[in-house]
Amino acid sequence: MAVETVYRSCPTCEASCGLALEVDRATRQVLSIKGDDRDQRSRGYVCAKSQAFHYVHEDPQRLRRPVKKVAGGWQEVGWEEALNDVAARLGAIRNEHGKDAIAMYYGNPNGHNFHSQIYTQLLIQMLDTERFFSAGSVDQQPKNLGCELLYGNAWLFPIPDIDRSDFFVCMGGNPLVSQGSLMSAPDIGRRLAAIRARHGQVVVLDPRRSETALAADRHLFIKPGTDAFLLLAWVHWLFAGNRVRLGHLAPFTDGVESLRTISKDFTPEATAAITGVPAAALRQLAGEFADAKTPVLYGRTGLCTQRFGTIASWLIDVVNALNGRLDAVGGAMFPLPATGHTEPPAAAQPLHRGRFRSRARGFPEYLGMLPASLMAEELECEGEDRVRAMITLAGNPVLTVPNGKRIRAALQKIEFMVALDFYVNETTACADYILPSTTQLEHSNYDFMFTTTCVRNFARYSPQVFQPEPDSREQWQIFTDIVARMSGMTLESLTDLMRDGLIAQVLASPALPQGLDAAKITALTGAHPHTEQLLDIMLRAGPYGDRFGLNPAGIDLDRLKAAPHGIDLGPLQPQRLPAALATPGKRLALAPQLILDDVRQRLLPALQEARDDRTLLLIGRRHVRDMNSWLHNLHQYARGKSRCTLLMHPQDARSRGIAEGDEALIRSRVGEFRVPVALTGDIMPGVVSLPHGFGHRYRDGGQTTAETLIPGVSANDLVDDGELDLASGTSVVNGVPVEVRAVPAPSA
Ligand SMILES: Nc1nc2c(c(=O)[nH]1)N[C@H]1C(S)=C(S)[C@@H](COP(=O)(O)OP(=O)(O)OC[C@H]3O[C@@H](n4cnc5c(=O)[nH]c(N)nc54)[C@H](O)[C@@H]3O)O[C@H]1N2
Ligand SMILES: Nc1nc2c(c(=O)[nH]1)N[C@H]1C(S)=C(S)[C@@H](COP(=O)(O)OP(=O)(O)OC[C@H]3O[C@@H](n4cnc5c(=O)[nH]c(N)nc54)[C@H](O)[C@@H]3O)O[C@H]1N2
Ligand code: SF4
Ligand SMILES: [Mo]
Repeated sequence: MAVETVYRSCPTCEASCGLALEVDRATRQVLSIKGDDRDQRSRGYVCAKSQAFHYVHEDPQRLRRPVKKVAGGWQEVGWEEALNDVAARLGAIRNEHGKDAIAMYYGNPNGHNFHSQIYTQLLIQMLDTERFFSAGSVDQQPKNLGCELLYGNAWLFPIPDIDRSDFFVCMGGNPLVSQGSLMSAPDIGRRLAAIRARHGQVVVLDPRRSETALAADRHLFIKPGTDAFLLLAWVHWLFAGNRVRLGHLAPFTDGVESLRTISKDFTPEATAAITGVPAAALRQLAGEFADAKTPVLYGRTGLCTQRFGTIASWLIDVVNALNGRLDAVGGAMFPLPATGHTEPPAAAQPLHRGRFRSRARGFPEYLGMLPASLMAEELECEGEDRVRAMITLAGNPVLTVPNGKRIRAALQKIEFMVALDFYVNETTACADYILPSTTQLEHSNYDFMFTTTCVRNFARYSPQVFQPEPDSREQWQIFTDIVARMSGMTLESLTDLMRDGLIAQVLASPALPQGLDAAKITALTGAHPHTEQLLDIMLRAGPYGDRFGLNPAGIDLDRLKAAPHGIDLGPLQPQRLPAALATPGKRLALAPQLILDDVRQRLLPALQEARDDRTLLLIGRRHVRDMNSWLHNLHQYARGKSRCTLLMHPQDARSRGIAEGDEALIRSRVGEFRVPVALTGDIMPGVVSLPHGFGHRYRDGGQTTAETLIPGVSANDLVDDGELDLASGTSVVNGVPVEVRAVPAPSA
């Protein structure tokens, strides 16, 4: 046995911790996965899910070959047959019924696969469908919209500089469990403890006293979906007390007076009854924040996936900006990824919104996509321009998107479906073909996305650990092969197209040597295959790159590969604005009209709305051993006490005759089922919590461990697909009105 150590980053969550894998390549065995002590960011830290990609690799139920649905089950078929048939069926539908007859859903794990993420552009462009959905609209889309309006780039996120902050306020995130999101920070527990050790404070506002809240100095209960009120009251307080300090943002910032005007009616008193946060508590928080040296405000999915998601997410940046904490050390700053993909383009681009609308209710697209919550109603549309085919890429909307059971029913009716996934799950079970990719152990990776969300700049290359099994394919190859067949091109010509497109973009940069042209860049980077050539081009042209010789000390892919523990690119940098802005005239328009309209049209009237205090509001929660819907077939994570319980305050339970451990009936506008109840004083009275990603109850047979050990119920069978954050089209999965009742005793 020849044991080798391979260093790479963990591909399972945003934190992207450094790992050291002991492997025997000859027998394709992983002997151990431990933290990489020499990774500057994670310093040996790993969580329970660090083993997940290995367990997935070994799971006997993971698909290794394409399967085709036949009477009575699934039949393995060869790649050529599968790809030919899929491309022919999709091609025929498109030729006969137009491009929008093919719908697509793009799931979260694509963001953890560099190659797939880069090449998706090709698939999107070729399909050019208006029926394009993604997990992003059950996640960060309000943040995208806010960033696009404020900074001109939907993917330029301000990230809390928690390592240098002395006052960290967390709203709608539970980083101790999620490991940080839009704040990729391995070992967040250590980082939060360090804030307190340097006499700083951690404050959490959450309807549940979450794991993060339990580790904080202060926790304030806030009613689900009301953060926008609280944050506008915070803005109100800043103006009322003359505490607005823009700092270096002042010379290029507009809209401050509009913020004063729009926040006028939102006094701490007027909003307290709505939010449940007393006016005095808000004043104290706002005052301490303004007085702290390096405070930062952070908001995540609990703020995005709610009724006023865009307003609340935008206000996070506004409060930071008005306190002089945006683009400042210890505040919220913009990462500078080595691949240069958040550099501003030469000219500002128009907003990527409203260029087409959904069929059923005329809802505007955002970033070329329709809201995932509208998937079922779009799939159900009848008539000549109806959806006839569906492609899913690594996603499980039947469990992860509101009213998933309606999506499942709709998928079962369409003419043709192909799933690019390696499990038969609640969604892919509806497909005619499932095309499984290699696993993360079988291909290289680069944390492309998470170098834009990290709390410290870094670059790390993850080498392939094992050669792919014979006759297996990578995700990007599978869909590029389909594109090739549908467009009559070859895989090679498509990869050339991708490369040439990137080179044309790169050549527009002023920071490259004179006389450099496409042929030279192609030749200089040609030793790297396909996607890795693209990575090399991006790195070399990027802000730390060798600029193809102009900056000989800079990085390229070979240098990155020679640094097995990754390259530390230092702390986030302040004062990147206005240069990093991609807005007209490089101005920071803090009060965009689109959001002001939403405040006037929806938030202001809601200030007067009568409140029904008997209705319970459902929120979600995450557990450290879960990853949305998809690690439940791993018995290592599935065993133990069920974590799919409804958390309820004892007071709410008692008044309904429900006791600890009882099954209760829970009902919303769109669904109803029984669920075991767990009582806790750590949830706000009037609020109940259920995790998402469970409900492995369809007996599809592809994940029998999940079905047996940890079936649970699907929270998304209760979440209303009719409710949206209107500006961004994001699902409202937090703050869902529900009724909970004791199960009636059987009559004698
Ligand atoms: N109620 C409620 N709903 C939510 C949320 C919530 O908080 N509450 N959270 C939302 C959020 S933030 C997200 S991101 C979405 C996630 O929603 P989805 O992306 O739809 O769901 P996942 O469970 O991540 O699905 C992952 C799928 O990808 C497949 N997969 C994983 N890795 C690979 C790979 O390498 N290759 C291939 N071929 N397949 C792979 C898995 O088999 C699985 O089928 O859920 C959202 N839904
Ligand atoms: N273990 C684990 N880790 C994960 C995932 C997972 O499924 N499991 N998923 C990954 C993904 S895809 C993502 S996007 C991230 C998400 O990362 P986070 O956003 O940190 O994760 P959540 O646990 O959903 O945190 C949301 C918090 O918001 C609170 N909340 C709900 N409604 C409201 C509200 O109206 N106002 C306020 N202020 N708070 C509210 C909830 O109680 C919860 O504590 O996690 C990632 N990491
Ligand atoms: S925190 Fe995330 S990246 Fe780090 S080991 Fe756990 S799953 Fe992997
Ligand atoms: Mo997510």
